[in-house]
Amino acid sequence: MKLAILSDFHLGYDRFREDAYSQAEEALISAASCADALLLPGDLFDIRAPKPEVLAEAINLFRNLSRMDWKTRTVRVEAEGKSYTTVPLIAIAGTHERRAQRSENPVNLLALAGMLIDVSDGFAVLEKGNERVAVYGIGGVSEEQFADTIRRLNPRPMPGCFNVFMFHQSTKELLPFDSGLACFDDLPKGFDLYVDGHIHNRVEKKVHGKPFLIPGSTVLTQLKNSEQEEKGFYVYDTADNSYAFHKITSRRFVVVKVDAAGKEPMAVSKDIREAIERAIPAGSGKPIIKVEITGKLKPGFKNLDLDTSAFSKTYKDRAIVEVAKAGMESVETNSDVDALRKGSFDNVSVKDYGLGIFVEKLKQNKYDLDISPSELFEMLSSETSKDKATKKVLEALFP
Ligand SMILES: [Mn+2]
Repeated sequence: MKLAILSDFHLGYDRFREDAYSQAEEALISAASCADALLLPGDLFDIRAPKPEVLAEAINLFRNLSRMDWKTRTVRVEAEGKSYTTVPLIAIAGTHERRAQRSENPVNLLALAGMLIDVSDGFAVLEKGNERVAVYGIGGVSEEQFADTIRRLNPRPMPGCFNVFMFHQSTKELLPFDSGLACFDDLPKGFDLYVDGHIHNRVEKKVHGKPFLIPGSTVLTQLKNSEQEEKGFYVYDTADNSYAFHKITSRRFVVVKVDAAGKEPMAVSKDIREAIERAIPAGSGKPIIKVEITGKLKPGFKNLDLDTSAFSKTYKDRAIVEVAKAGMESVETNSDVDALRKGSFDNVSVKDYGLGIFVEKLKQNKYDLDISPSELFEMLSSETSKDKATKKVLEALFP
């Protein structure tokens, strides 16, 4: 049986809403044309309670898929909710969708509508001819609960089946500097394939001697350097235990670095413009360009003398530009703090100064949410989106 593994569509993701939809659509159509079953390890939606417009997008995507003439059928389901279809579209809720136990989440709503099967905290058995595949799923939980959840549910492989364990978490092996994560050894033994979501870049490893695959998200959300690779999905063939990555058309994301060491702000601005120009390809769609500035400015200049606030506007027709100054060495001194207190910074952007402090604080607190620090800063500094930003952060922190 050919199992397509697609993850983290983040439908409704505010910043790149159209990308989220069109890239999920391409991945789903392409996967359905070449695989016998689709495995979806969570974060199909960006938030727990999406707007009706976003639910409509998801229904549009899954209605056609669920009506296809699938040769593979789901013959048995034991999970939290009842199942209302036999189509081989098997999903779990991710951390972005997870609600308190026993209340509905948007993945579960698609299952109630009979468009897919939600195997969160349960399993499904798929059948094609005389081959059977069992998929055991654990929906996304907060990291410290994961090892306990495995112990409580005690997932076991099903005799006579090819067994898949599907979940939506980070592990120590993937994020070594993060404490409190479960490790590969905590994952249940005896499965033939381990499928994970949550991490937005592609990962291929081994767990208990078997393949462990993360396809990464189909849309860019975190603007991490590791997200520059092309987006897509895996197809795993149980006949010979081989797998391949299938690329989709996705918006290009480029990280460029500009070294400010020993330079005057004007010279750095010129370098930034040149770096952006080089990163914009001729004739293709608008890329997302993240400019990372490092180094210490020429003595006598401060980081906030380098005003980067205009770049995203200047290039808005040709690229989506984000400038990150967090990697610059700080040259601020006590006299600067005095100056700030007196408000004597003249025309220098206090906002940039604030952004620097904000990013630093987030770093110290191991900030790892899907909203980029500068985007969050923008949202918090605007009266109209302040409440929305606070809500988003609270939802991410207390799933
Ligand atoms: Mn995600």
